Amino acid sequence: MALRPYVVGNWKMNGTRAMLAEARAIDRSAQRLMKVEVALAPPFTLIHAVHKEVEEIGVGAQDCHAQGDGAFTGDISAAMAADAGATFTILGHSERRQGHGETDADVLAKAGAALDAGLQLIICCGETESVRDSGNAVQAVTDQLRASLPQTLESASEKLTVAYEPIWAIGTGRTPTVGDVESMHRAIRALLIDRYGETEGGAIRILYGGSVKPENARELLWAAEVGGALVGGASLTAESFMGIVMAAV
Ligand code: G2H
Repeated sequence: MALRPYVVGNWKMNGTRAMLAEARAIDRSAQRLMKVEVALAPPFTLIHAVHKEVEEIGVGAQDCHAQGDGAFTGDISAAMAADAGATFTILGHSERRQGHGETDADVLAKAGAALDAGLQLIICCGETESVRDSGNAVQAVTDQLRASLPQTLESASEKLTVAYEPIWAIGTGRTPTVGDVESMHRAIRALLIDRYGETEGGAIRILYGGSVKPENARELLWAAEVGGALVGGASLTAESFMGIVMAAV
């Protein structure tokens, strides 16, 4: 059965308790748009508070550590995020891969820890501008994903979402053409079917991320093999985020 389109707001390193009003407003609007699955990934410090404020939307983390408890100063485990109210975590966002040196192997290890803690996964992939210009984007992204995804996963379509985010489109206002998005998503679909089988691999949602806003959401969300969006800057207010969510209906 086809899953609902999935629109996830990634608040990145934005938000104090003053932002809870936006989460509440997003939740209220989402209750009237049940055809779309809506979720927010606030910073760790707000997971519990957002979880307490909302009834309909999902709440998740933006990252987790690859280990369980231990001497890892400043880190947060998947179990801690789950205990705070997270039901999923984003992993392998390019801001983690580039800013924190995370490798595909790190993402894979974190995915194992997140699954052990009962979290669903949103695993990100995407190419740099120079890779896109060299014509090797599809190869680079599928290689990255092949090494970041669990080898086996029961009920993969429920536990895993993939987000394709071309790095050069993140926070820049630039977006790829619909044709480029579709050919990348088709290549990712083929990889998912190869790994998890026709039924599960065919049902996993592949989100597009990178400068999604209300003005461009409709053409991106309705492109072939696009199962939703991972939204950064435009998820910080209920007005712009729900403008994107409504484009998915
Ligand atoms: C891509 C996206 C969400 P933005 O990273 O993570 O951010 O919508 O600000 O480009």
